[in-house]
Amino acid sequence: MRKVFVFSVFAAVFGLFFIRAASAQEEFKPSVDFKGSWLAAGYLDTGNQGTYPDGSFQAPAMRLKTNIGVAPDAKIVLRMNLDNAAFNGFDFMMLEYMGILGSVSPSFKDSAFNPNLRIGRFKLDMGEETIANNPVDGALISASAGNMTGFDEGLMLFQSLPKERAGIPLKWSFTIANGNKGAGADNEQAKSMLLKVGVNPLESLYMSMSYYNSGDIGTASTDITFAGLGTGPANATEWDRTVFEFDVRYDFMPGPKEKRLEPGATAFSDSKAFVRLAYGMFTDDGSDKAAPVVSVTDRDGNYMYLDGVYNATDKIYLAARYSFIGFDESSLYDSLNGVTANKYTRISLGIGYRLSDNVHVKTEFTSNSEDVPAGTDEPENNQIGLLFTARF
Ligand SMILES: [Ca+2]
Ligand SMILES: [Ca+2]
Ligand SMILES: [Ca+2]
Repeated sequence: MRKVFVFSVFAAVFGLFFIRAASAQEEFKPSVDFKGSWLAAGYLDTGNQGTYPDGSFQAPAMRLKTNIGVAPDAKIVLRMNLDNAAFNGFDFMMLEYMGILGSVSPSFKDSAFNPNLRIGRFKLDMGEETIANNPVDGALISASAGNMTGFDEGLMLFQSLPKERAGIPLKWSFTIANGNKGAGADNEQAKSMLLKVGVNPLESLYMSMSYYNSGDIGTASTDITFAGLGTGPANATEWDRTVFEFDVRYDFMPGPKEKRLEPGATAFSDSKAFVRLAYGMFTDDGSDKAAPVVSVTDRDGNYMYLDGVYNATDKIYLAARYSFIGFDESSLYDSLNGVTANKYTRISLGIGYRLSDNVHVKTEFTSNSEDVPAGTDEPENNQIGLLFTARF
């Protein structure tokens, strides 16, 4: 009897939803645009062991994003990764529905719980750097040493609440996703969980906390990486990754365009200046469950960055960042940004010039220092670059 009741309620709710969706569709004309696409192209040169030892013209970063409006509050988002002029797959392939419960019943419309929905493949809402960890959105060409980032298939709910609702402006996001690398089927039943909460307690102050756990991913790699590292600890037949990050940002003379609760791309900030501090801790917890059982060394470590942007004029911006990532245990070495190291430290200094709102030219010098195993030489991999960037 109870089952019938529950089913009837579901049927009623979804029946209402589909009737509303159907009636909305009759009036709605689908739209297509490419907003949020971008390109970076220019010249990059590194030391002998870096990526561009001979100095080269490159088109290192390109995304073509297609937004297809399918209802007043819903769109399909497809984004192609075309870095280095190759097709590297879709990093976004999702349906985004704003205020989904408001479409079920108008009484949810302005309620404290009326989240937006993303379903499909999308970027994980982990930390703050991920908003602009590319040469176009970032005031700097390089990301931080830690560069915590990832895309996965899953479901994300998120909502921003004004001061009147939550006491202070507050936003949250909750994501449940497969966890394993790539867009294929999940390899283990366990799902990854990601929770982020951000607050804007003072006009110029923004803080957020993010917590991620991949769940067991067997012998697969994670879809979230730090310093490009997504493989499990050596010899692990099951493992999971946990990351906790705290972020704080302070803006000086904030401009009218950017919402302080939702700070955007750093190259496009309309504040006079801002500084950010991020600190994160990670644990890669592995074990060997297949005979012959060998011991597995877990990877514990931390990362941080301190960066800032100063808009000297409307046209010119200066940017700087200090960042590192490293393992707690001094005897532990693994691949950090492609170098076998215990700790990786990066300092970046850059200048950008806005040719127009959407077209910038930027130059940057980045120094990379690694703590490498005894007997090996630290690679010469400092980088200098000049890139034109365009967003549309
Ligand atoms: Ca995946
Ligand atoms: Ca899984
Ligand atoms: Ca180096």
